[in-house]
Amino acid sequence: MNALPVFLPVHHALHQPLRDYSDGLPPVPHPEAPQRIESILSALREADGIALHEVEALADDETLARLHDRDYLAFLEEIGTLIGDTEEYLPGVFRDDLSRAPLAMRGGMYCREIGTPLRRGSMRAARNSAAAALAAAEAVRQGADTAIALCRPPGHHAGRRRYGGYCLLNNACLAASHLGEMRGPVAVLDLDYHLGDGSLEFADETLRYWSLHADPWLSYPWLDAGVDPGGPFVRLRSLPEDCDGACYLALLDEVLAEITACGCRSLVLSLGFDTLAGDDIQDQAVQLEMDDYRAIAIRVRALGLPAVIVLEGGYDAPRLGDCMTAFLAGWKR
Ligand code: OKP
Ligand code: ZN
Repeated sequence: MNALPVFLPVHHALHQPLRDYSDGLPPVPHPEAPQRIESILSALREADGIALHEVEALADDETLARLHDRDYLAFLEEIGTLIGDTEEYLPGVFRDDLSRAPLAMRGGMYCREIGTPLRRGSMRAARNSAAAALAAAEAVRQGADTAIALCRPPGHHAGRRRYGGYCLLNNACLAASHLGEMRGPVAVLDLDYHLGDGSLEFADETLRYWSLHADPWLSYPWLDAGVDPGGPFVRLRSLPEDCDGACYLALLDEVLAEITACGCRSLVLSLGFDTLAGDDIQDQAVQLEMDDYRAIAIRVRALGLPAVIVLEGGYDAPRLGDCMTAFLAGWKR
């Protein structure tokens, strides 16, 4: 069998948020840390049949503007110039339109929460993470049946002009749009613990979005009461509290049946390991065990679609390597 290409954004550690304020209580050390990638890498270095590609590239504005607004990209780039080497930036006020305010205030129109502090190098890391997702999509365009991007920072909460939830640029949807150019409709399947409210914004007839997630009114991203996050190109399912492997796989099978029926030509899998039992990020418990990732991979692989796998969340850093090993045991079987 051919080696499975894995793309690593080598500059990911330029984004290193210091503290997470997202629960409103005294901040905690930020869980979206470089060690997450280190853990997965050390597992992959011991695995057979993996071809690791180090990605140095930074996705440029031209490419990113396929999804994101130019003023948003310019803000993320320029805010870095105000941030000292040891500092991090959070917006101070939150408004719909701060376009006439000075640079330091403008973050509050692109972000409505305080979980995603920006560092001086955050945009470079985000461009590099996006470039890894695009390189994986390109590998599949060139004929690989699967490619993996170890994206960090993650992307599924990033919208057209919105960052937050540890995400700046929507890696998975960028990969989907690159794949879709050549292959036709793409199914984006999001198995991160959280609803990808950024990815939702990009759903259309060419990019269909499915997600299995913790109830988004009882956990991050804390949707407005009463909003319907759906739409014609979106299919969502919330997990019940304490959902275990059997519970999860039953819902996954429903989702996979819909994907099979959609006529999509390729798949982007937004893969998060924050469904692992005991991951501290969880607001409502989900109880997957390591071996469940093997079962999940077997089922998703059975779709038979060319696939780009993009890393999203998963915060039990020391165990992420084993999660990926379990997933690949199912995928490569
Ligand atoms: C990003 B991704 C829980 C704090 C949650 C925000 C979570 C962002 C998750 N105590 N803060 O989807 O994994
Ligand atoms: Zn998540």
